[in-house]
Amino acid sequence: MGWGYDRWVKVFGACALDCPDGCSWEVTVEGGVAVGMRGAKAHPVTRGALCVKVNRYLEQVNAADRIRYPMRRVGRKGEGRFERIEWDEALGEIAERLGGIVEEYGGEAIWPFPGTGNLGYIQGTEGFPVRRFFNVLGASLHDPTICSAAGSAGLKYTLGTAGGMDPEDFAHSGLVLLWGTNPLTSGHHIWKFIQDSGAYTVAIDPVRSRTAERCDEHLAPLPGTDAALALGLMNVIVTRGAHDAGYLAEKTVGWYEFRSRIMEFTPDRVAGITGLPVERIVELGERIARTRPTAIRASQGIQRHAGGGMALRTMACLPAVTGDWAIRGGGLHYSTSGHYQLDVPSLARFDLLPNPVRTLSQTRVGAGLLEASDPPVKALFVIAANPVGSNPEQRAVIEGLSREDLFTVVLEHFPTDTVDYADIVLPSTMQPEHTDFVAAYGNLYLAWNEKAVEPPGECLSTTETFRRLARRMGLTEPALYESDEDLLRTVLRGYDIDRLRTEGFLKIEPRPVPIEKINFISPLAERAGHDPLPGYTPPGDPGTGLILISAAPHYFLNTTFGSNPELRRRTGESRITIHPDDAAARDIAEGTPVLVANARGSFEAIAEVSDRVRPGVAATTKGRWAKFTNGATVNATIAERDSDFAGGAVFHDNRVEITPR
Ligand SMILES: Nc1nc2c(c(=O)[nH]1)N[C@H]1C(S)=C(S)[C@@H](COP(=O)(O)OP(=O)(O)OC[C@H]3O[C@@H](n4cnc5c(=O)[nH]c(N)nc54)[C@H](O)[C@@H]3O)O[C@H]1N2
Ligand SMILES: Nc1nc2c(c(=O)[nH]1)N[C@H]1C(S)=C(S)[C@@H](COP(=O)(O)OP(=O)(O)OC[C@H]3O[C@@H](n4cnc5c(=O)[nH]c(N)nc54)[C@H](O)[C@@H]3O)O[C@H]1N2
Ligand code: SF4
Ligand SMILES: [Mo]
Repeated sequence: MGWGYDRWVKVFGACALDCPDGCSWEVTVEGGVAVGMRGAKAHPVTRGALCVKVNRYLEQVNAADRIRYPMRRVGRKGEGRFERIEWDEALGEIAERLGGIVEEYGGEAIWPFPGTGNLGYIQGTEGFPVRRFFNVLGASLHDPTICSAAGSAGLKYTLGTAGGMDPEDFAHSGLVLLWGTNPLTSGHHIWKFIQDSGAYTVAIDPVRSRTAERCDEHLAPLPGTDAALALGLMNVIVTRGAHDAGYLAEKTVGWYEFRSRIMEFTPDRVAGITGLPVERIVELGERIARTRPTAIRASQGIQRHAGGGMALRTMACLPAVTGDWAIRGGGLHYSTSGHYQLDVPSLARFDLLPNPVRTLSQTRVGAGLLEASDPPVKALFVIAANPVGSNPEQRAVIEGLSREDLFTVVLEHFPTDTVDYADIVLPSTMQPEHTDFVAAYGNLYLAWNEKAVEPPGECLSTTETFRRLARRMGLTEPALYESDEDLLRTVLRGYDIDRLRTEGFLKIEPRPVPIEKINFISPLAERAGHDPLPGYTPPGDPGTGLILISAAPHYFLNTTFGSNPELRRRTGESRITIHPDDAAARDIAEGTPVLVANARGSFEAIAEVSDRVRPGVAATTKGRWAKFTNGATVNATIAERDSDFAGGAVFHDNRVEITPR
């Protein structure tokens, strides 16, 4: 808890948005109203600063379009017409529909669909205690594949964990590679540590991003070719004898075999694959060879490709070849999630499932809703997600959600594109209105979020919503009625919860990386049907045209904030950046209205002609609401295809034709 003075108090909170930084904040409460919010000064990563989006969080909390009451659809699906109803009526209708569906089709006909809108462990989707409710009903499992699954799987093959370097150690690096990551937009707090190091910085990105602009050097390879580049850089290092023979002998498995793989990727061959000049590859290889330690920041963007899992698996081998994994300030940082030892199984309680059930993939909403049979999906619970805006194959998602026989419940803060397809909408609390904690995936801090104010209208927390629904359905399992306080103590067992609560944040002890040895040869990968050795898997879109990258927007967080007037104004209209050569070949000039299309769908944009993108590549951003952009966003063009590992998504592995409108 914070400290009180007169009529105002400060209360610790934490940002639960899907951002690596997991910021800690203080809410100033006066007379029961949140009047201020600022980044926690004492938090070593937040350092008193939030970001351009969350600086407006209280404006969001009080926004005119915030959903404050339960609602029932009155128009057709997609129309977005609702009437206000009482909680009692809403719960009654949901209980009745669910009961009927379970009886007729079995529990598996229910798809609980938690998204990434809230990463809290109690109210959000990391720990997802409301899975207990769905387990009792025998509902289908939900595989969270949309964001980071492929890269995490790839890193686990090499390192035994996806949790890599402590990002604070970037302050001790000699060379920093910002590889397929745009932290100045997507999680800016690591930047200060990089600046503190004084290291030479190299951005590797097909687009000259905000981050690339600020680096000492920028390499723009073709998308999806990073594993080849990594192998080429290792080739340069090994042929110059700069590999760390001691580390390789002591800490790795399969060096002899992997060395042969590296030798196949000569700089010349890699130049052909990546579209980079051979001298630039050799130069960077030599720079890595002579700079100890070298740190790689790679994040999720780079693995949204057919070979995205393999990319991370292979890139993590580079600091093993140089021995940098053993030096403070060396290695690779992707996500620190693997370092936390939270008792999620006790929260989710899969032991409550009456029998084994099928798993539905988060990225395959179209297939799940339109093709799954035995049983078909008859009820969908969307919780902190916006699949119409966020998922691939937007047209199929909309077609699936339009099914008249599908009962859809959406728990939300705002009237998103997905809300428009709900049968029942339930109003949810926002971060200052419930108690929870986050475990940052871009640093090693747990951050506490104490309830600071009462929610507006009739908003309820996720857990309270499901406690009431369980009661309404007459479910007797005691685990469904545990209090948030009990849930918190369960998942945080082993951590000093009282200290976390009074100090606002707590740094955890990381696990060793690698967990045991670096597995160049991975029996685990082989058993899963993959190449036993790290290698290169090429991009997979069989289409033609430019490769379209739709990365993180600066002023939205995924589709969150997508209706905030000021952030929408700053984001501007839908734009697509095209290289001057590609623009000329298509009769497109700066400002030309264009149609961006492929076999899956199309969306409208305004052309921006710039060498910020390399030839062959186009760039736009994710996060727009379809209802504000003529009914379709970039996600209308993206395939519901799995990447190589763990069913990851392929958002940036997307070929499109661009023509003037
Ligand atoms: N402001 C803001 N912050 C965010 C988000 C947001 O929407 N807005 N989203 C949050 C979420 S959910 C996530 S997962 C993270 C994502 O954040 P990042 O991991 O940074 O991912 P992206 O923005 O998708 O892509 C990062 C960079 O990778 C480049 N890139 C794409 N494909 C390739 C490739 O094949 N090779 C290389 N070398 N580069 C490539 C893109 O051009 C882009 O500049 O950010 C989080 N933070
Ligand atoms: N084209 C393209 N599309 C992408 C990506 C890309 O790179 N390119 N990236 C993908 C990635 S990395 C991700 S993670 C996904 C994200 O996709 P989603 O998981 O759909 O995330 P959001 O779009 O942020 O939508 C989250 C919703 O949750 C709501 N919400 C937030 N907190 C709470 C809460 O506490 N309770 C309730 N009930 N609701 C809450 C917000 O209001 C918001 O509408 O998008 C993916 N989509
Ligand atoms: S979105 Fe990221 S940078 Fe912004 S406040 Fe939340 S955690 Fe911090
Ligand atoms: Mo994400």
